[in-house]
Amino acid sequence: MLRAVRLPCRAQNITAPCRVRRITSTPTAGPANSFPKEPTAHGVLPSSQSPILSTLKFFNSVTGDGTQIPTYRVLDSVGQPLEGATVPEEIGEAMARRMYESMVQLPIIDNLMYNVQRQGKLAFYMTHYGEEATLIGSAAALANDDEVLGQYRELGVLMWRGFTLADMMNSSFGNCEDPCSRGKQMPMHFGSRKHHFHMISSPLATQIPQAAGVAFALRRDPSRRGKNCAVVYFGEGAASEGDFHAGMLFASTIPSPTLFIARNNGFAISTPANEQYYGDGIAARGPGYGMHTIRVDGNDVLAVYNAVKEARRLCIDEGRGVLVEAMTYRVGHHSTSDDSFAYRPRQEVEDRKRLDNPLARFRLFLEARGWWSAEEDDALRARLKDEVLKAFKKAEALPKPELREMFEQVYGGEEPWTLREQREELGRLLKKYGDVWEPWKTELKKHKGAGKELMDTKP
Ligand SMILES: Cc1ncc(C[n+]2csc(CCOP(=O)(O)OP(=O)(O)O)c2C)c(N)n1
Ligand SMILES: [Mg+2]
Repeated sequence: MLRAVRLPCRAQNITAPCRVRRITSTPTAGPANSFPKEPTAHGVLPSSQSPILSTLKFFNSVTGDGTQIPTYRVLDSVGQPLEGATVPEEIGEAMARRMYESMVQLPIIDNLMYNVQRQGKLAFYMTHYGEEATLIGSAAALANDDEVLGQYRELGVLMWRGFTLADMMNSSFGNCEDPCSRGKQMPMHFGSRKHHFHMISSPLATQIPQAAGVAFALRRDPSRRGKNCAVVYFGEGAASEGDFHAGMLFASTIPSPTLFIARNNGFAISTPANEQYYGDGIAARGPGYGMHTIRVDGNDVLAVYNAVKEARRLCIDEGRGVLVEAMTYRVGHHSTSDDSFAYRPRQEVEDRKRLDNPLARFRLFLEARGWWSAEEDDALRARLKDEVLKAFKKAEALPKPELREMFEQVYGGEEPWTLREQREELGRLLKKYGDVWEPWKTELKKHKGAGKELMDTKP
């Protein structure tokens, strides 16, 4: 009989899904590849190539032998290539250094932004600690004009494409230079047409069916068909939404070249992954939709690079969805609105930081090739800290956009009458109270033009 044995999460390797199946075969249950081979002389079913058997047998595994789906890895925990693993040839010294520098930059940004948010200078922030290899390895394997639809923890992908520190800071402050939404979005809701990075929308999983639609549009566009794919990032928690299944079905049946990248970081805020699925993680769902699928060590930047590069090739060549599940661990709190020590032990996090640390592994790889040194590491960190702090101070000092911008570029085309009415009403209220009511006086001073452009408009 097949029995799924649930182990307490902490007893397991967290980078693997928190459930282990132990299979004992009986005549009626077992792995899919142990179906008895009977002569196929029993006829055929309509709409199916399924062989017909007389043996009553259930199955509950996609690997064929009942074990969990394996995880692809290139570097061991001390940065040395595993025997038989392929180190991508195109990752020479320059490219490897660039990837490492991009990985190091993320926690430096995270440290500053997290702390200034705690000081009340920013509304909100989400860190990327632990997921540096998943983000940079995948970004490096894509073409910079593949359309990316992220969840909210993919800043590294956008910055890899040239979104600058200034862009990132201005967007976080929603100031008058915010290139994403001119202050209309929450922090972390980046988007950049120039970088083919669609605006983040935080209702979970909405980006997944949208990505399948974007990929369909790519397929219909002669200038991009066979050249680009849509890439969608999502957490394993978001994969519990119905929209995940809608997107997967669309991409496999229509079909559309959609590259699904699941960041399985072990948590959806306080809900651990083992409470989110009873099957073998997210990867097990790919074959259900007839998709090429791989599970990869998300803390190994070279494995992520190889897996995403090949996934992208398959996706574009075959014009249909491909699924990558990157196994990693969310080292930081979910966001600045969360304290994860309320639901996981500090020690677990400390252990995870050390074990298979994505930055340490890649640095050791570089050092072993003579491509990096301790001195260069110190210099890089000092330079990045300085650059991040300077960009932060500059963005902090800039005023917020003119108030009128709140109503602009919300919809394409003609302005709806509702927005016009609201803008006119705000103008009337500002005229009446803007100079006398203290909270408004203070707030108006933060905006370019202090709201005058709204007060002066004639209804
Ligand atoms: C539809 C919806 N439900 C709930 C939330 C609240 N929420 C925000 S993030 C999150 C957890 C998502 O976890 P996961 O997809 O694993 O991504 P991670 O934060 O781990 O990167 C939840 C429940 C939301 N934003 N949208
Ligand atoms: Mg998660």
